[in-house]
Parts: sequence; C-alpha cells; structure tokens
Amino acid sequence: MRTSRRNFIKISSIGVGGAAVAGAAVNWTSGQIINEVIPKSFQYKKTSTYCEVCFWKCAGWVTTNENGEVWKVEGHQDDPHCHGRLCPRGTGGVGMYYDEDRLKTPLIRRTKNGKQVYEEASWEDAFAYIANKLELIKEKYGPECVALFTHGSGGKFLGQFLKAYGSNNITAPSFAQCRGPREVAFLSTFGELVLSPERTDIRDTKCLVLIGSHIGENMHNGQVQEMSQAIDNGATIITVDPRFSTAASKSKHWLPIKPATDLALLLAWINVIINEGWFDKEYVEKYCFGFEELKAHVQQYTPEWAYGITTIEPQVIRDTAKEMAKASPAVIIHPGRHVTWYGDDTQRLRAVAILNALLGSWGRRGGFYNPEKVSLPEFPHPPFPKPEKTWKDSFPDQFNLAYEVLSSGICEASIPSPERDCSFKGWIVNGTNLIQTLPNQQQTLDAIQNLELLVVIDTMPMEITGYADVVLPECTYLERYDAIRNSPHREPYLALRMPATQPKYNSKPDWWIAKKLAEKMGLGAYFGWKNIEEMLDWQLKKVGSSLKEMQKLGVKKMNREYDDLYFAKGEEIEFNTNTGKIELFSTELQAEGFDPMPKYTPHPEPQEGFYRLNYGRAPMHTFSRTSNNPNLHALMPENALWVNPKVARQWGLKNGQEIWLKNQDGKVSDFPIKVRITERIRWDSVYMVHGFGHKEQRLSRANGKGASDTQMITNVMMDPIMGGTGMRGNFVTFLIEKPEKEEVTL
Ligand SMILES: Nc1nc2c(c(=O)[nH]1)N[C@H]1C(S)=C(S)[C@@H](COP(=O)(O)OP(=O)(O)OC[C@H]3O[C@@H](n4cnc5c(=O)[nH]c(N)nc54)[C@H](O)[C@@H]3O)O[C@H]1N2
Ligand SMILES: Nc1nc2c(c(=O)[nH]1)N[C@H]1C(S)=C(S)[C@@H](COP(=O)(O)OP(=O)(O)OC[C@H]3O[C@@H](n4cnc5c(=O)[nH]c(N)nc54)[C@H](O)[C@@H]3O)O[C@H]1N2
Ligand code: SF4
Ligand SMILES: [Mo]
Repeated sequence: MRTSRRNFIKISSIGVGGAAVAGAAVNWTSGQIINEVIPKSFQYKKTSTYCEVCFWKCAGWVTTNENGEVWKVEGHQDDPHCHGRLCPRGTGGVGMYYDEDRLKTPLIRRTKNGKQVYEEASWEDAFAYIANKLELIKEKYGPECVALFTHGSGGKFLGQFLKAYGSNNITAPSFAQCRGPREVAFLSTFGELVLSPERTDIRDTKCLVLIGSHIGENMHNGQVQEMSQAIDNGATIITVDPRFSTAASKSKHWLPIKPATDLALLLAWINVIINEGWFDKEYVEKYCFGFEELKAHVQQYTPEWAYGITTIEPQVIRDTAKEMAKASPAVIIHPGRHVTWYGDDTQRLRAVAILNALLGSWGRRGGFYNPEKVSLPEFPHPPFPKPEKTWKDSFPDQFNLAYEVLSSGICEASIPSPERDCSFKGWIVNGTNLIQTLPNQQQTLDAIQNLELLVVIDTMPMEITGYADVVLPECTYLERYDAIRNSPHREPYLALRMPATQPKYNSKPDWWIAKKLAEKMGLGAYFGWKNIEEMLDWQLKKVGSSLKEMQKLGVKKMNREYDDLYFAKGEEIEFNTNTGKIELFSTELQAEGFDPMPKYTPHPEPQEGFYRLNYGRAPMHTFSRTSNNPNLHALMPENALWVNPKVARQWGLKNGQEIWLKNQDGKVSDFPIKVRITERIRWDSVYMVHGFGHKEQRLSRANGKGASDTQMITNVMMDPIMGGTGMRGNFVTFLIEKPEKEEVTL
C-alpha cells in the first residue's frame, strides 16, 4: 500500500528572483553557437573544463564574455576524449547554465495548513535539517541504512562524506542499469574490466562488430571519431541491430537480427570460428583455458540452428565470421555499453569476450589496448569507520559477482520485508533522476515512501526532486571546480574543471556541500583542506604538476608507467583469473553455480497486437538531463515512436499522428507520442529515444513532450549473476484515442 507521506510536490514557480536569460542557440550541423547578443568588441576569458553533459568527459575551454557570462564551450585540442571537437550536446551544454528553470535555492518540505509545500531555506537551515535526520537514522538503525546514489563528477566528495558518516553503500545507475554485465563478463574472462572510455582500439581496427552499440547515435565522442577514422582506413563494419541504426548505415554488413536472440548468433560465430580453424591458434594455446570444453560445447550451435532463432541466414553468419577472422587480431567484437537487455546479459557478454579471445584481439593493436591512468593520491584523512553491514547483507547468497552496489538493489531493499533485518532509511541522491532511470517506477515510488530522509542534489527540478525532503541546488559544471578527471586511456591524461564564472542564484558545488555538511556533523577532519584549490594543488603537485599549471594547460599528458599498450609477441602473461589464463571456461561462474560457458535460452515474445519496446539514444540528448536544455530542446523537442510501415498500415497510422502506449501489464503512457513510420525498424518492434515524457511541471520546456520509455518498463529481467536489470522484455500496443486517465502516479 502506498502512503501519502511523501506527496509529489508541484510548484510552478519557486519565487527566487533572477531575470530569465536567453540561451545561445546552436547550429547543429556546424556545431557553432549563434548568439546575436554577443557584443562586437569584448574582453573574453578562457577557462578550462571537462564536459558534464554525458560521462565521456571531453575536456574543453569555456569562453566568457566581458560581463563574465558564459558564451561558448569548445573542445580541447590535446584531449584524446574529443580531439578538439565537442558533440552537439557538449556545445549545447551552455544551455544548462542559462536554463531559467534551474534549481535556485535549497528547499525543505514542510506541511502548511495540511498541505505539503517546499519552503525556500538557507544552506545553514538545510544542513541543520539533514544533519539532524542523519543522526536520528544512525542512532535508530545504524549509518549503513543510508545510501548515496550518485552519477557524475561531484559524487566523489559526497562519497567521502558518506564513508565518514559510516556507510559504504554508494551506488550509480551506470552499473546495474548500464555496463555492469559487460564488466563482470570481461572480468571473469580476462581478469580485467573494459572501463570507460572503453579500451577498444577502434582507431587501428580492421573489423568492428557492433552488437546493438549504436555509435553515431550513442555520441561518445572519441569513439565516434575513431569509428569514422577506421572507416576511412577501410575497416569493415558489421552491425547487428534489429533497427537500421546510423552505424548500420555505415556498415558493410547489417544483420537485422530478431531482438533478444543475439546469444544464438554469437554462439554460432564461435562454432564457425572453431570448426573452420579460424581462431588464433598460438594465442589460444598460450593464453586460454578451456578450449576443448568450449569446442565440444558449441558443436550444437550451428549456423543452421541459429538461423531458425535469429533470422540471420547461415551463409551470412559464415561470411561475417570470415571477415572477423581475416582481420584478426585487429578485430573488435564491441562489448557495448548499455547492455542490461534480457537478463542473460552477463552470459551474452561472456560470448562476446570469448569471441574476442579466440580471435586474439585482447591486448593487440586494433583490438583492445592496455589503458593506463595516473596514480593520483588522495588528500590525507583519518581512517573511515568500518561499517558493520553492507548492501550485500540485504541479498544473502545473491549477486556475489556484483563488484559495485546495485542501485536497483538499494531501491528494493528500501521496501521493508520480513526477511530483512533492516531496510534502507535514508537516501542522498546526486545527479541521477531515479524516477526516469530505474525500471519499474512503482518500486522506486514505493521505496521512496518508506524513507525517513530523501535528500536530492541536482541542478534542475527533475522528477526525483519532487519527492525530496530537502532539495539542494548544485551549480552547473561551468560554475565549479571538481575532482581532477583522470581516466584510463592509451596515455594517461589529466584534465581540470574550474569555474568559468560565479554560480548563478544560490547554487553551490558538490565539494562545498559535502565539506559543509561534514563540518556540521563533526566530520570536518575528513575534509582537511581549506578549499578545493588547496586540495587540487596538493594532489597535482604529488604527480609533478600544479593547479596553476593545469589552469594554463587544461589537459596534461603524463607518461605510462606500468605496462605496454599491447602484448609483446610471445610475452608470458599471468591473467588475473583463477587459472591465470583467459578463461573460455569460467571457473568463477562455475564456482558460483552458473553456466561456465554461455548457453542459449529463449525469451518471451510479444502477444498478438503487441510490439517489443526498443529504446536508445539521439545524438542531441543525454537521457533525461538535456530535455529541458534550451539549446538542445530547440534541436529535438520530443521523441517519436518508430513504427514499421507494415504495422502502420494494419493500424491505419499516419506519420506524425499522436498515439498513447499501453504495455503488457496494462500501464498506459501519460503522454501521447508521435508516430514515425519507417522501414528502419523491424515489424515486431517499435523504437523510441529514452529521456522524454517528463511529468514535472517545473520543466517548462520538457513537461509533457514525448513519452517516457521508463514508464512502459514494468517487467524487469534480472540478471542472476550480477543483478543487472534487463529492460527490453516489455511489449506495447497502441491506443489511438486519448485514454481515460487512470490514477496519476507522480
Ligand atoms: N547521444 C547520446 N549518446 C550517449 C548517451 C546519451 O544519453 N546520448 N548515453 C551514453 C551511455 S551512458 C550509454 S550506456 C551508451 C548506450 O549506447 P549503446 O551501448 O550503444 O546502447 P544499446 O543498449 O546498445 O542500445 C541501442 C541499440 O540497441 C539496439 N537493440 C535493441 N534491442 C536489440 C537486440 O535485441 N539486439 C541487438 N543486437 N540490438 C538491439 C537498438 O535498436 C539500438 O540501436 O550511450 C552513451 N552515449
Ligand atoms: N528506461 C531507460 N532507463 C535507463 C536507460 C534507458 O536507456 N532507458 N539508460 C540507463 C543508462 S545506460 C544509464 S547510464 C542511466 C543514466 O541515468 P541518470 O544518470 O540518472 O540520467 P539522467 O536521467 O540524465 O539524470 C541525471 C540527473 O542529473 C542531473 N544533473 C545534471 N548535471 C548535474 C550536475 O552537475 N550536478 C548534479 N548534482 N546533478 C546534475 C540532471 O538534472 C538529472 O536529474 O540510466 C539508465 N536507465
Ligand atoms: S561526448 Fe559530448 S556530451 Fe559527452 S562529454 Fe563529450 S562533448 Fe560532452
Ligand atoms: Mo549508461
């Protein structure tokens, strides 16, 4: 039963002053900012940043005009994430700063005349409120019953705060809702993670196989650039996608696979590559464990068998396998990124890892390189208290291979259950819009109703903020310092984000929020620096740079220290697995009671009149975070539903017609979505871009525009190995007439 303890608060204006500033518009084809209000002669200033519009973190320069206002952001020439060019979202990031709907001051939920409202508060009052609640939770249940959900840069400081408070339950949706299965699969095969940016050597590859990865719509910058470089160099692209994606349009082979059957194709490829003797014999013999078992295991998975399941013809399976073998070892079967699809995702990604191992691409030029990052020391602080419990205690004997905390798991464990000693009682949510991000919205809402404290730190009044007890406005990435970007790459690079201008309104950076809250709670020793400049300078000096130098350079290349980029010929290598070898047969999975080699299992199919709900990215948006951005909204104000012409004819649908969606569990979309009739989608599926259909009225541009895929994802196909939430087992049908409104859930 849901209670009304925490009503969703809709406030159309929160009453803090500040004139609305028109954002700069972006010309999408040229990526140039067009802004007529820029004065003819002005003193401009350039400061260094890295982009926060997505998690590729391209480094750039921000130009501010003579009034100290942000004018434009450009890519940093020396940065390997972007090579001097930002994607349309990065260029349009300026809109995050100008968005007049931004959160402006701390808000506290109060009950006034029996009605729940947000009251504007000072930072001091907001901290006092939070500190008091956190103390109470600590006393009553223990600090471990508080979790931090965080996605993005500032989470580092809040994580430090949470650990100092006594909890290790820090989680990001980028694990169980995104790349967890591929990391667990690659870890159990090669003993190492794929990481971000991915260690794929696309630049030098001769054959790139994309299984669902829709690079080009998925705009991870350096990766898109490397792919076009590879195409220019004559690389073969093979795309497996039920939809004719942008990547498919650049491919020599497009395999329009029946959705949910990729594992059958992968196993058939393994079968062909082994039986034809197309694998890298020397590499397999030297480095791999379990080849004979694998060979025997895949005999059943012939291309003819796979044809009946995938609809991909046996000859195409053989031809594409041959293309990969020809390119070996400069071949990449791409591990993908958002891979939580059908619940057998770790096993599907194991098949991807095995295929790469057979073709000898791991550790080889044009395959997967060994990335390196800088060993950046932490500013000294007292040891953290040792938590008595972790999230895993809520799931005894489950998900032992999940090496990160499951966001969906914390959510589930916040709903009291007789089997659990303690549920989560407090959430701090930073930079993640859980309502749109976690599948099964009802579970998220039920979890929230059971909390004793929900603090949300965001830049925008997103759906999740409407449920908070306290809302804290963070300033945008253009207005703050942050942790040094130190990401693994071919060469280690550091990048600095510094404020280009003062924070607008009464917003503050995460580092300040975490430090002040810690001080309020007597945990100031964990933030032993006076201000962030001191901390960053200390860190940078330890690795031979300084804050001053980084302010000038923006990006600094450091030297590799540990390893070579690729394996040397004949090199002896001890892999970080139980056997010290690349495990084609996984001893780790076997020990946990799972199939040591991937097996094909079929998935449910749509009923008559229903279509599989497929979703993905659009080049000009990032999830739900950009839909209200004035620049990016102007480029793409809403999503559309891709429908095959055959299906459109059956239903009598017209292009641009508005329809509502209803899923297999009877859930009806709150908003209509426009039909886009296209051959680019199979007849058994429909497709939409994630991140639209906002119910939050404070998002003046995005509210009610397009439909939300998340709302239709009520069926979660849980990966038993690592707890990933498979989201593509949902089916929708069309409602032509506006439906009678059912209960409004937000
Ligand atoms: N512009 C933009 N770029 C982004 C992001 C963004 O928000 N905006 N987000 C970034 C993040 S965090 C991530 S994780 C990545 C995600 O990007 P990817 O990892 O590339 O995404 P996928 O999950 O592969 O999903 C999209 C593709 O899978 C196809 N697909 C659907 N079902 C199946 C199936 O059963 N089999 C196969 N073979 N294909 C199928 C869809 O048609 C679609 O083309 O994108 C990143 N890049
Ligand atoms: N239905 C469905 N669900 C999905 C996906 C999908 O394709 N479909 N994709 C999955 C994937 S791959 C991922 S990685 C996750 C992503 O999930 P999220 O990271 O939750 O993505 P967003 O919805 O963009 O939410 C980001 C939130 O951060 C806020 N924000 C932006 N900048 C800042 C900042 O500087 N500071 C602070 N404090 N807040 C900021 C935004 O306003 C927004 O509320 O979603 C997953 N969930
Ligand atoms: S890929 Fe685009 S949005 Fe992502 S960090 Fe780079 S410029 Fe920003
Ligand atoms: Mo993701």
